[in-house]
Amino acid sequence: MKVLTHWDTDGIVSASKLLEVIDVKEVYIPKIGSWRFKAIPPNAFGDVLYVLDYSLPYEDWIEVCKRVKDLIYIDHHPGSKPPCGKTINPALEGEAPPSASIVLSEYFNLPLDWRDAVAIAADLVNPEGNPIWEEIVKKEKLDKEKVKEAAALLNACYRLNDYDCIKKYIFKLKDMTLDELYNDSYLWEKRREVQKRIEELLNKTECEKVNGVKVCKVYGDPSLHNFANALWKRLKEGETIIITIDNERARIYCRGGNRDYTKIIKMLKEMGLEEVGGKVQVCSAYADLKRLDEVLEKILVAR
Ligand SMILES: [Mn+2]
Repeated sequence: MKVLTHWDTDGIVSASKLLEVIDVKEVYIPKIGSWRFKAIPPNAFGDVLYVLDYSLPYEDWIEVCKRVKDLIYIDHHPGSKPPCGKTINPALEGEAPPSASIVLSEYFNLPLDWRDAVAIAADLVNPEGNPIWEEIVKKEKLDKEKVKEAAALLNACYRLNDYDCIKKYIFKLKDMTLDELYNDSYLWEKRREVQKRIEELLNKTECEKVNGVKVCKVYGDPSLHNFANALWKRLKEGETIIITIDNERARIYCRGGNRDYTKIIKMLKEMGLEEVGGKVQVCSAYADLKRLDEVLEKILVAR
């Protein structure tokens, strides 16, 4: 059996937990930043495939289904249900679990542990007050600040486009404690590089308020798209949109202000944009630079 998992902390934790219950031949990571069939490494096909914390447009699921013996799709992103295999995704029934690791743990009857707390902290940005998170933290007597920092440490791998780092921790995590992860010098090296990059980007980010929404723009090379949610976390003031712009295209990342972003996601898909995705709490899409103003205006007036 093979596993395809999202490149972020929740994806790492979900795969780490799956390794405890099934015999995995190989773990694959999609091309970072892309939520399409073409982002999947071709070697991921040809066997039974588990897809974790990673959703695709329906037409791309069709292509996946043509190439696998069976598909087990475990996720918490709203989106489309694959036409083959087994789907375990409460978000398709209107629920909003805080992490894919929770969905996976429930399905396989695995106890929730510190790794799930880290996954939730990474996906929610601010996990304080989330009942599942609070329960794990209390039961496992975890230091909340360490949990949040551990989430950022694991996310440092993908921000630097480091696939080996992601895979390394998928296999290591089950034998580690939160303290061991928190004190991991390899990850801290990555994290410091990320922090430096975030500060550099913040220095050249420009924000303005439009219709009560904070809109921030930053220009750079394509690697800056991996920092959209890190910038959001630092710049947020209610509803905040981060736009990262390279030479060809812009990534639009919207979050905050208690909006239901599934409506905006639907609208962005209807506009024919690339890589449209997200959850109730967040939306993301790529647009050709020529269409950026049009897209922004639609998001700002859509209510
Ligand atoms: Mn997730």
